[in-house]
Amino acid sequence: MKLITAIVQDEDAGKVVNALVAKGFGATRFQSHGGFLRARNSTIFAGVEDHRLDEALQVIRDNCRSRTRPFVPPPHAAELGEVFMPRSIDTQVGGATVFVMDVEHYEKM
Ligand code: 2BA
Repeated sequence: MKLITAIVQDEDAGKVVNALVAKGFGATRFQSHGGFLRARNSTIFAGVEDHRLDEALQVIRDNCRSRTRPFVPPPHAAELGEVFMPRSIDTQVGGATVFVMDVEHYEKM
């Protein structure tokens, strides 16, 4: 068995979970925040049988898309005390960031 951890944008998370569940996968969604943009995103856990891993990854691929988000860099120390003119930079986010781990033990009690 494998554990998929997929970090997806909030806008896509409902679609991903619904599509996984519709195909008979178990899934859990958490609210999370990215370390860089500090924006809300969603983390989805899905435990899948080895032979269905590719199918589950395809469901995630099919339901996530990449978007640009504005990022306003924090002021440099030299700018502190001066007038800070925030400049926004477009940052590409997603589709999904996916980790796949081997599951040593799985049990429902
Ligand atoms: P954030 O950390 O908020 O990052 C959002 C986007 O900002 C990233 O999109 C990337 O395009 C950019 N970015 C991140 N760190 C950067 C840096 N040091 N310099 C310049 N640009 C940077 P994605 O790569 O698609 O990541 C989307 C979200 O997935 C991340 O949100 C984070 O929550 C998660 N993530 C990405 N890589 C990860 C990793 N190696 N481990 C854990 N979580 C990760």
